[in-house]
Amino acid sequence: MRLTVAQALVRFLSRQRTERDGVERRLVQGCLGIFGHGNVAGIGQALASEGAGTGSALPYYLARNEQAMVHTAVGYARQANRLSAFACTSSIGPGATNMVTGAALATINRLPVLLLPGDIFATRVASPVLQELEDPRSYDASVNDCLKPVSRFWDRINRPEQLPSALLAAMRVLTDPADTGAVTLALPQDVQAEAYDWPEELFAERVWHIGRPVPEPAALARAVRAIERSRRPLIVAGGGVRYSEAWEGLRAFAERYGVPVGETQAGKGALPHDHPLAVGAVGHTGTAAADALAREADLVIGIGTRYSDFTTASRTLFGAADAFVNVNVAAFDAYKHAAVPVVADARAAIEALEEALRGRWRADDDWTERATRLAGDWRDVVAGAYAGEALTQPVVLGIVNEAALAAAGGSVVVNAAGSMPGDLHKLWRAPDPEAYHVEYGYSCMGYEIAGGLGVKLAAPEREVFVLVGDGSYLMMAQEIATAVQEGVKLTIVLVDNQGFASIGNLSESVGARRLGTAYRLRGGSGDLDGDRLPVDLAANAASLGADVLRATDPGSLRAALAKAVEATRTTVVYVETVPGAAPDSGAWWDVPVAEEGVPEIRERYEEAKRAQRPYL
Ligand SMILES: Cc1ncc(C[n+]2csc(CCOP(=O)(O)OP(=O)(O)O)c2C)c(N)n1
Ligand SMILES: [Mg+2]
Repeated sequence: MRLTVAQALVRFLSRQRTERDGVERRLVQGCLGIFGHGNVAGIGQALASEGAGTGSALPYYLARNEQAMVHTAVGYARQANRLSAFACTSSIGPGATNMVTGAALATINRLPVLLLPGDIFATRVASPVLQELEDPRSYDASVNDCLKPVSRFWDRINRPEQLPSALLAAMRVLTDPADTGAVTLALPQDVQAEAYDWPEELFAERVWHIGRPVPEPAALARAVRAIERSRRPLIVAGGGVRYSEAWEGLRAFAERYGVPVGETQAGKGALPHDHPLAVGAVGHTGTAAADALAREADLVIGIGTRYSDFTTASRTLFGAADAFVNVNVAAFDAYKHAAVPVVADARAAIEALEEALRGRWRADDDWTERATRLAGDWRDVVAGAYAGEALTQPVVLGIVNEAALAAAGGSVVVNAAGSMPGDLHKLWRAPDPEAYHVEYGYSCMGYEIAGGLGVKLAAPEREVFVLVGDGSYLMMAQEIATAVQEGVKLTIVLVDNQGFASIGNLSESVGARRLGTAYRLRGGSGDLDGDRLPVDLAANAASLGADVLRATDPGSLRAALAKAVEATRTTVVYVETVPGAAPDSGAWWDVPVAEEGVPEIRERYEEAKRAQRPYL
């Protein structure tokens, strides 16, 4: 069949499907993009000729920024529990390098996205072309090489014959639960347009089976022995619980054996927030309940977690643990902290462990009861933090949380960077396991609105509440225009505290005097300490096509949210907050302090550092 490389690529992508637990879906739901001379004649022409409208071979979505479109793709893939993904097409040069941050975010969070950057002519006859990086040491270099270290699979299609095997490898990585992330196929602009006689079978419908690898019996037996020795176990539920949809099994296991469940950012919602054994967030942004238990647990059962420094409080939290048992589909994570590794799908492994332990073991009753009591105490703390008349951030989150719990078709809260992720982790009552979406692997400012758009594309029945700080908003708000274009309705709560509350507090704590963390005019002293910036973010949101409501107190915030939920158009609720911290557990985070200039802070830092354990 004679087609161009780009036409063959588009046709191939439109025919790939995934299957898990007997349910089939389209693997590549659509293609986000921005055209330039590096992709318009190839991929652009192919999408136009194959049909790019909704419901066609590969629906095309025009985005506003290439980094943002990767965030949208990632938001989609995460909400779809990695069972389906998006492709992203860019031109060469800046369009391609704009995707590097999105690619890093995808790979760090282990979320599949297919990147199709244009590349310089393979023939090189017209070099240097517009936007080409010339490397005097090698004609083989292009800016797309920047995508190599942040991709799980990377290839450049210099000849049509290379396409079929590259496509098969790309689909394998997109659907591999252990080894997924950004997949990059760099497409030289001349090769995209080149015709070739393809074998018909390249375009056959293919189903990619997403497996549930079962634990090896001997590994399972070792894990059972480690668990049987424990009296005070704690489960740390991570994103793997979510992607494997292991919630039912997790609940059954926790209840049968009396094991409390703490949650990472990616795992939040693993148990219903009001379950007696749901002790909530664990780690630096953890609840007093989960972190007290984490400090005393003799065994940590990590399920689908990569143990980031936030989860382990920079390796100071699990101070009494004699052992770790790690269930993870990725061996890399399963082996962390010298654990007893169980390399398997979370659901399959939890079910196997549940069965193997029957009648043989249960956590100490005192421990289970204590966990239940601490979880109840924390629920009271949350109720207290949510109450109040001043619009502190916890009060704002409480009011948004009320609206989310009441949303008829369900809800998702979306956030990524600033001071809100920590507050959300500790406080948010997630109504179901797919209702919490905080990107905290890369914690990338600017993910919120773009990612929220992807979430809504994956879960149109749910009310999507995007929480975005003023700093993040100023970095990347333009996808509001894309949401308006697509008729995709988001409720965006824009929380303005005139700068970086998070980094401002951190700055003060490390002796950096909050330098450069407040949005202020340059003042008479020469510092950024003058008047408030004359910037109107609500007007900005309106200019991008959103409906905008301003809230000034709890009553008007409730009313604005009710209106936003009723609305069919993307609505921005603008709210200014006053300072007011959320309660915390005191768990540490390792951020180095200057060894000269701030002796008292440095001394406290060195003291805290002494609690750090390698967990070996
Ligand atoms: C792309 C990017 N640049 C820098 C940072 C470092 N950083 C983390 S939070 C933050 C400030 C965020 O400000 P805002 O969105 O207003 O949230 P706030 O801290 O005020 O809650 C910065 C600069 C980051 N996470 N991402
Ligand atoms: Mg801010």
